[in-house]
Amino acid sequence: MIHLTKEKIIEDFKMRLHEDFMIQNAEATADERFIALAKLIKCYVMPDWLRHRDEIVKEQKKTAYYFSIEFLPGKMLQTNLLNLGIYDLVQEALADLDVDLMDLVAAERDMALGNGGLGRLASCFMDSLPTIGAPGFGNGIRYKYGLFKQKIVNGYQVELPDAWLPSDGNVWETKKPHAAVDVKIYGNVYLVPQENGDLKPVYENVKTLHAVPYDITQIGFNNNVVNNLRLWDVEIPEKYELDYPTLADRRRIEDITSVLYPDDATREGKSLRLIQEYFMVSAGLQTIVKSYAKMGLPMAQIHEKVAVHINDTHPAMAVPELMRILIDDYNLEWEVAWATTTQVMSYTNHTVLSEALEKWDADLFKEIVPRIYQIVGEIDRQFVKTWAGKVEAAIIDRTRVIQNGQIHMANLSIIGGHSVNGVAKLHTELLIEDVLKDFYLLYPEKFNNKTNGIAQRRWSQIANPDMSALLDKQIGKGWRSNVHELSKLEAFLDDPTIQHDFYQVKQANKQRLADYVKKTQGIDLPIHAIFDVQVKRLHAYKRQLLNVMHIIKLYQDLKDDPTLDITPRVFFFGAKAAPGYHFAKSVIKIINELANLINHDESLRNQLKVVFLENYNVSLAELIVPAADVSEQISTAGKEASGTSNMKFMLNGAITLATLDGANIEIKDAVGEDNIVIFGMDKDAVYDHYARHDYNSRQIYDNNPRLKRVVDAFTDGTIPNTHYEGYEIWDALISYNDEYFLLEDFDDYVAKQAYISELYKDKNAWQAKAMKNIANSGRFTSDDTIELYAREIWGIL
Ligand code: 8GP
Repeated sequence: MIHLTKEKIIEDFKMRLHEDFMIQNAEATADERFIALAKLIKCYVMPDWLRHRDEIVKEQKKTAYYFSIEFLPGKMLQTNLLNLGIYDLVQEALADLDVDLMDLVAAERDMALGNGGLGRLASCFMDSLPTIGAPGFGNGIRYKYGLFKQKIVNGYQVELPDAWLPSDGNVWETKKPHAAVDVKIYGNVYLVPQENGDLKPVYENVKTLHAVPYDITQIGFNNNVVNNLRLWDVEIPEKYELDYPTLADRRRIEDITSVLYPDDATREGKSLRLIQEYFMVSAGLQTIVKSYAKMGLPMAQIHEKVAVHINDTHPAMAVPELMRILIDDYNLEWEVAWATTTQVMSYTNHTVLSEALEKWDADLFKEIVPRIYQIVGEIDRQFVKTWAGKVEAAIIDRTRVIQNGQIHMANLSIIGGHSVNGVAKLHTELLIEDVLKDFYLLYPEKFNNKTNGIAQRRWSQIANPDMSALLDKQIGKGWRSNVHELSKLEAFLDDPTIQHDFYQVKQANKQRLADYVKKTQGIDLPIHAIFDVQVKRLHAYKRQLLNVMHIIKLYQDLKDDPTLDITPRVFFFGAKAAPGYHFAKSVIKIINELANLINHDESLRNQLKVVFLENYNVSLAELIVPAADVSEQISTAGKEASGTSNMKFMLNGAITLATLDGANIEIKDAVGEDNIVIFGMDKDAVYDHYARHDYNSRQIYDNNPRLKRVVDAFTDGTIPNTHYEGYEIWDALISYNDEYFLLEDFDDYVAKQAYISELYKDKNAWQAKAMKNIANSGRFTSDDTIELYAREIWGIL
């Protein structure tokens, strides 16, 4: 990057304010200053970005493209400054102008392009790819409203459009109209024989969408490497205006890039999702193939220069779309196109829940992407032909792409690619042994594990500056660029002075969070209490409800004996429920009403507080994670693919309270059994119940009076204003046999929570464990994870 001094930054910053806003610094608002600084950063990185792109083109470097329906970058200002190595310099320059960098940070809005772990992982990878110097670009959708903005009204989740995108665009992006491409949907396709006997598709009555890319630079850490995240927006091409004569027609098109995961309860909603997926995939692939074609190399060898990653099943149409381009536009034979396509494509599975593995009705598919439907049909025929007679027919029936009038997107991704990976050791084992075992029989060589990781710079240096400063003092600054150096902290685990220093940092972070809660909800929180946190998507398998049941138990204990002293606790929840997920929304209502009940009950003497943090997102996570004492990772064993908040909490010195699920197991291996608190059934115990069909929640309920009293609290009026929600939950637990085994795990969970309460009383012992976690968190850096993808899956390093 160009050499910068404080003086130059000051001069450039003032100039930007003049040029863009016709304003002097003293009069500028935080928004204006933020925009001016962000534009300046874009200017500073441009030479690196252009050089890196030219280098890739000139040296014909193999490049990976990470296709994902979600990205969850959060704010970018601090990360960009940090990665450019100018954080302190800019902070000082602004200070000279009487400007606090943090005011500019506050002015930035989170890019609302994602939902949960899947999207956040994609963004961690976007940070790590340039950091390891790998040519790896993102490809996604520029949603105008993203998921939704969560408001809590009378305890209920209300979903509002998240208008995160300013009308004049996102300051980090650059619109590239010259790189727009057309995407065709609907209509009819006929295969017409050509003179040479080949069949060529002829389209009729199609609708043409104009896909316009917006590029966002992704800056590597201190290495002058800049990659790109390309987000596609839809426009109506002037040439085809007549196809969209009414305002309603135009709105339907604009909807394609309006929201993430449109409600799929209706056929219209389903169509919209399918169009989104094809839109992103087709626009991305057309561009990629075009730039490969410019190299002048044979199309049949595109896999030598291009890797396309299918992040979860949403981009699975990449397989037939690449086939379409190669066959229809570049005249490759089916076999040749198939051989290269399967080497280009790779797929990550992020969930074992069968309802989350996408399936599309063939009718809908055929209506919206008729040519892709034909190609998928051929992929299916070829697959059946290849395996017929070689394996049992039943296996073919279970693995083919088209089954009972539905297109199975996971099957398409597996058959159409060369690699399938899970995201934690246990998860990959479960894919192999259970969820995808038929595929493992057919293609054992495709399966591999890539345990998730996190962009640790954001989750330590940015989110937790006080801890970072303390680490600098104790172990030197090397950990900032090589996070494995955190292990140097091992030498100080038993040093009471240092333990105390870490304790103080944690308390200060807890105070910051407490201040936020006071400001936003008016609740006073005692920071000497244990801050016990569960933040993640709201889902039955993640068992927020088990956490709630423990809180009810504590509440009942304190009501029974008003003189009882427990170690004070504040329970934090942050979670969005999918708009159509009734049960999850009921849990949110229960949490809020329980919070209301507890927080206003003076007889509890401030020993118990419950906080539901509205609109959980990346920025809020940066406030919450450094303040946590306890990290709740309590999913039913075998259900959480990996989890990544568990890694963020660990890095920030929280003690994990966990089932042996997902990456919790690898955290346990890293810190040792004494430095994590494990409870409940393991995956084998859960699977034994499945095999024996012997789980009986009613029996547990009937035989455990303590537990029965907790469960009955959902319906006996203990929690006000939750009549229907309470019955719904009671039914799920008792009438419907407690699908996620909360009742079976309850006693052990309560016992381990009691153990945590005892442990917290010994501050030194607690801090030693917390520091042990920090010291061993280096292994969960996404820099390492992505390096394995780059080497072992994509072959780009
Ligand atoms: C999540 C998994 O639930 C989590 O365990 C894992 O750490 C993360 O992916 C990254 O691998 N999955 C999702 O976020 C997910 O399936 N989202 C659905 C809406 C598509």
